[in-house]
Amino acid sequence: MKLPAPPTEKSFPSPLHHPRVATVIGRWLAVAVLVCFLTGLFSHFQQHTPAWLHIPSRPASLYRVTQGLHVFSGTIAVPLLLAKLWTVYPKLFAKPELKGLLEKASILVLVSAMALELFIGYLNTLQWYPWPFPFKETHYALAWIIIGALLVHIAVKLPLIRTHWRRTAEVVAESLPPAITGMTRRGLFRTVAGAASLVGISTIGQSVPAFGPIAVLAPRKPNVGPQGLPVNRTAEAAGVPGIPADWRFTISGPQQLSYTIDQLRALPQSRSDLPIACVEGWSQGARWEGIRIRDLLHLCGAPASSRVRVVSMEKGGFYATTELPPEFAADPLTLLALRLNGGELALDHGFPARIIAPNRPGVLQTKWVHRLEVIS
Ligand SMILES: Nc1nc2c(c(=O)[nH]1)N[C@H]1C(S)=C(S)[C@@H](COP(=O)(O)O)O[C@H]1N2
Ligand SMILES: [Mo]
Repeated sequence: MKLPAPPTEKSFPSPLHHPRVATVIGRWLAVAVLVCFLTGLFSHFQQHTPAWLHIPSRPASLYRVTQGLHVFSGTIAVPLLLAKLWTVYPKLFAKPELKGLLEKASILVLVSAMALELFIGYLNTLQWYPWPFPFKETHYALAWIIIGALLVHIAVKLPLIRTHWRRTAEVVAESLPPAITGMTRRGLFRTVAGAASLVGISTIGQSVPAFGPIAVLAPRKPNVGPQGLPVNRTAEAAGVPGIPADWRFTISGPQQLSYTIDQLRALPQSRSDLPIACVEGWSQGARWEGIRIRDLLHLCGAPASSRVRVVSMEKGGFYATTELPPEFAADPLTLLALRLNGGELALDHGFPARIIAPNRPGVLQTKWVHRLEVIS
């Protein structure tokens, strides 16, 4: 008995595997990747600000928008990547040529880096970190590998992309639906766009309240939690049991000041309407009341635009101490908040005092604050 010949690239004549299809879906994927990359860079620099960079504290909701876009574009990139891989998979059966070996290697790097990046990013939105390597550093390094490999890929394919950028008469002529699936190219585009939109619409509710009710795929509902706000890390998880009877808040600058809770409450209070925008993808606006950081700086004799170290009662952990750059310390919206949505802060939201600042990642909105240090 004669075995059938192994498939070659020619065994996949369907017009759905045509370079025109790869070009169209590739364009969508490229937009998603670019948005994801740029918003990711912004998030990275917020958390690791190089000395030459001054991130402004306004617009107040900027980070909420960029991080919402980051998780949104990353999420819809998953169906787009799958569709792109499906259109081009017959290439796997092409005769191996030495000439294209380097290009093949770069595609292998691109595809595996993207698959890993989207996978760990998605698990991160679920607050699940089941790997031994540090998430943030790995996610960041992979992003640069992807962008590098993507530029090589686009450069190599440029002639092909150019030819198929527009729908030519020749392409239309050979685009009869294949007998097996009966799906037209337009049908495929609609299916892929529909799948990406569906995934997008059912997750975007974690940062856009209007879509909250249909956010079936969103890991977090932005209005579910004590005081109408989710809790990312509970006091119990952070090892903060509450406060001792002799609790004091201190600020050290040119002068050292120390306050009991009641004394903090007696200081002039200001109100800020600001969101918590978690790097993990959810965000929610809230009303905060407390003392402006710039007022506290003034009280201890420091200039309003000082760099301030924020110290939490939480022991250890990545976010037990954070820094407020001068732009953020000076902003009148930045508070040592004592109240949330009309009530005293819940312990899980940082009782008795927490930082809330405009245009900042949630991870830097430090809870259970008991000390501020003026650094410069
Ligand atoms: N001390 C301390 N502050 C913290 C955290 C933490 O783990 N420890 N988590 C941060 C993160 S990741 C987020 S998103 C916000 C969430 O604030 P919430 O729990 O009040 O909604 O708190 C931030 N403040
Ligand atoms: Mo967060």
